[in-house]
Amino acid sequence: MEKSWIIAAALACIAAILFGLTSVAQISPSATTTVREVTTVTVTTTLTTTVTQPTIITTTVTQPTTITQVTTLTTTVTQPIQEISRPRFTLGGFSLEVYGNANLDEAIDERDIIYIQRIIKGEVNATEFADANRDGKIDEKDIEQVRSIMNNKASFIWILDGNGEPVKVSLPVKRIGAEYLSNVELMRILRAQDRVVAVDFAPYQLRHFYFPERADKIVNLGDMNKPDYEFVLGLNLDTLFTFSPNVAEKKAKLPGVNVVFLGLYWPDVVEPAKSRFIQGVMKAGYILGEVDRAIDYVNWLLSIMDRIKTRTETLPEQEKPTVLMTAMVDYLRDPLKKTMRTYALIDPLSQMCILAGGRPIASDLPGWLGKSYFITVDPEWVLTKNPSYMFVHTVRYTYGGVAQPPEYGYDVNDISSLRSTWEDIISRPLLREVNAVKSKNVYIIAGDFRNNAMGSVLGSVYLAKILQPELFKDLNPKTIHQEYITKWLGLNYDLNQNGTFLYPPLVIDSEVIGAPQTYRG
Ligand SMILES: [Ca+2]
Ligand SMILES: [Ca+2]
Repeated sequence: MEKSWIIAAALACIAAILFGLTSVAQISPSATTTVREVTTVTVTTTLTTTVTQPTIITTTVTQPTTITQVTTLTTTVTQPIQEISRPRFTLGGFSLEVYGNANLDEAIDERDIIYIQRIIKGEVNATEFADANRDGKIDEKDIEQVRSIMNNKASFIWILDGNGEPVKVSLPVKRIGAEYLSNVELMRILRAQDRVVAVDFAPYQLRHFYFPERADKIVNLGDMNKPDYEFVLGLNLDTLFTFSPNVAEKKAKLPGVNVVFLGLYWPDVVEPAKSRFIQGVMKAGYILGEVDRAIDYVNWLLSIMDRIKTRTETLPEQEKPTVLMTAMVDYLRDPLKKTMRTYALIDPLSQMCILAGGRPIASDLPGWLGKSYFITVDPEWVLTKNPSYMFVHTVRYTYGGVAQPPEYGYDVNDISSLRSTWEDIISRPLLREVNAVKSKNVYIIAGDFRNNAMGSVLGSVYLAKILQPELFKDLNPKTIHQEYITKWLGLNYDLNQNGTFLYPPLVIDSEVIGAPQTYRG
């Protein structure tokens, strides 16, 4: 369209200026025209349009002329910058915390270059992330840095880490240490698994699952909370993706290593725009040079969340069953202890329950909106609230470096450990009269549901199927879990034959969900 139209329009303007002004206002309905009589004037006609997909074409026609006894005429036609072809995600209020994201949207692209140019010209105010090289001023060097980031040629990138602290990451990243399941899985999702040199205790136990290509070459970092720094330094890592937010000691003791806390620990499936987890996935995409893959992955997660949310958010309260979200600690672990754990809104376990169409009984506790992730209660309180469902979060390999029962997960096909733990839980005397226990609506859920690199979306899917089976007849948690393994982790692993994640498993039309197909209740 546009290029020839613009030139024609521009020529029409100039012609109009030279031959009389009557037709100028007709060049475009959106044009603004000012006509004023003066003796000597400068005539400037500027037409700017931007046509993208895939490249930006900018056409500017400028024609200064001095004419006696005519007119000042200013005609400006500006069309909005059109959509740039890269696939993006829509998440109102989300602003990527990577320096170079001058216009504060979800990604770094051509729009940021245009935005920085406008800042330099004084047309718009500077933003924090416009200072792409973080040297305190905004100039051409920031445009160069944005271009380098876009071309995967940058020698460094500045991000805000999961704690909101600015961190300079030297690039490229080639020798990675990764802590805990979510970081390790994210390396596979972003196709960086071949760059992983070492992992800490929990993923090391699962190294044959995570690194079938070269499990024996993966080094054990040990307990992530008490690393042997001399040993870690000897691995010549360039980057350590930490799971714990306490990074000061690691930064001090690992000079020359990018110590990066992505914040994967903090998803938000109720308000995804606030998700530190999604920020972390995107930041890792920029650090690893796999931005498009990160965007595709975030889109996949958001589409699942949307699919669930559109059905549950309009449910009347009375159609949402009451739920105790708890964990395999205290009274459930040891009957001599008379306390139990439930979770505040800030915890992904509470959020997945809400998203899935459940009503956490913790929601009227004083600590519900507090900063502490869990709230300690007693079994009598649970009986008083009398929830219809109970979900018991359990972690087999903790980030503290402990292996504990029940045994479940990608490398466990035998359901007996989960079964005996479940039988133990439902026979606890102080819970015997709770509705969830009486009706056997007690489920042990794999730690993966909360802690893997789906940012609690996997848990939301399984819970939705359990809590709202009528609403989610067409949703198969196993299909989504399998897609995660096959498409995103890139692993050859079949949930029909392997893996235990839920007890009791669901059996729907003879399909077993949460355990191998060989399961017989
Ligand atoms: Ca941007
Ligand atoms: Ca700068």
